Amino acid sequence: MSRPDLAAHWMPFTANRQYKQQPRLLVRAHGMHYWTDEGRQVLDGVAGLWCVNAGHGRSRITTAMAEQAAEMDYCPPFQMGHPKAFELATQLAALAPEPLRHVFFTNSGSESVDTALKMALAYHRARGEGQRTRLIGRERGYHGVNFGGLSVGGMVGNRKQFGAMVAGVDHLRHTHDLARNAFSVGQPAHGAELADDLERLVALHDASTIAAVIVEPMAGSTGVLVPPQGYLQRLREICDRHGILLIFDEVITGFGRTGQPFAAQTFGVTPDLMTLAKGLTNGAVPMGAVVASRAVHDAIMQAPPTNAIEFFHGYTYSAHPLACAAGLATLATYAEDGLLTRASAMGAAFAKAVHGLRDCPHVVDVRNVGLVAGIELAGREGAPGARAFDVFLDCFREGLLIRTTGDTIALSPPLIIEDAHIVQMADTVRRAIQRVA
Ligand code: PXG
Ligand code: PLP
Repeated sequence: MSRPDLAAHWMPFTANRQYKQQPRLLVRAHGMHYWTDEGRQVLDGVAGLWCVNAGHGRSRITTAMAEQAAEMDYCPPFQMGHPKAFELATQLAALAPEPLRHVFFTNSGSESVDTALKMALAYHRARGEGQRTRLIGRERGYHGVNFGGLSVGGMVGNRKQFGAMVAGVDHLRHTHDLARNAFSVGQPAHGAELADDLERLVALHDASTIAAVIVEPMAGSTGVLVPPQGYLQRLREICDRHGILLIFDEVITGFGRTGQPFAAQTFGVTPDLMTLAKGLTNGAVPMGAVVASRAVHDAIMQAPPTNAIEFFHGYTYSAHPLACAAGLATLATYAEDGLLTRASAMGAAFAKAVHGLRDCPHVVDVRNVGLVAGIELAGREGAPGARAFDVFLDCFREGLLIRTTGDTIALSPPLIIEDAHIVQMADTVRRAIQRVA
């Protein structure tokens, strides 16, 4: 297959110059696999980019999209609606834990995060507490790349090029603790007290200035940090004590990744707002959503006169018909195949396989929950991330797609994974780590 000219496409989150020297092109996908332009089969160890939870090329989803495109390509989302938007919102609300019952559609995780932050500000203002404007994120958090999410995010590489960002933001400490928690299976035992960092920020800023705290219930992009036992419960309690909204960014953890439909259910803590994307359409077409509690929704609804717009926010492509059709077909696929709880059924075999890598050279930690794992390597002196990137390249040559962040390898396969794929993934990663010096 002849290769396209690579110069014009400025690739996102990519080492463009390195990539264009040695391009990796994918041209086809089905089930657990991709195929390269050279015809090589590659096992998908990351569900695309944490999004293809039901596996690739699900015909129910692709057919629904094609039919919708032919029937009605586009519907303006402001002051107009179409049936599938309401149907999808109803089904999502039913899947989410009580009292999360109202769904606002976006087109990505980044847009979901900025939407949720704006809802938090609007909620307090509607209740006469408009001075609550401060937003609290967490070190090592990833909340997308728009200015709101970037500001509450805590990954220095994503922040340092972009100036001062949104004002009035502060950060909790992260929960990663190799000294106490290395090689924990599931939730680590130590670190619930790190949630008390919120009390420190309350003491510094006063609760009356704080609108919301946003965290990933399990931090994905920074390298799979599973919440310490009791940590999220404690964060919830402190938020409640001070009237602060709690936002869970479930862009990665949503739709079965941790063993329940949402991490809120896996970890037994319910937020006031939940951000979603990725698995919402099985990655087939961009879509995100924010699911809001009744209290947040009702406060914003009740404030203005009934003929006025309540929330001055929305996107041209909010609730796009194609995305809604894909979302409905995706939820039907998840239900039919029992995928939203399959990570708990497969979790034990997966945990055994990934923790079996602890004796490989350079491995300093293995972390897991449901069907997600992080394998942290010691970085090379003066070259952070280089060792893991070499493992990534080696795995790809050997027919396995993984994801690396810093020196951590992340595995998050489609939830349709079978035992043989788990074995292949672990064996390929093991050989790659052994080969890479
Ligand atoms: N929140 C979280 C928790 C995410 O993981 C976003 C927001 C942003 O979503 P969009 O759709 O705007 O990309 C994400 C996205 C990685 C990686 O290296 C992870 C994401 C994106 C890019 C890379 O693991 N997650
Ligand atoms: N920029 C301009 C000039 C626009 O008119 C719009 C939307 O109408 C936007 C940006 C925002 O685009 P979107 O609604 O797709 O986020």
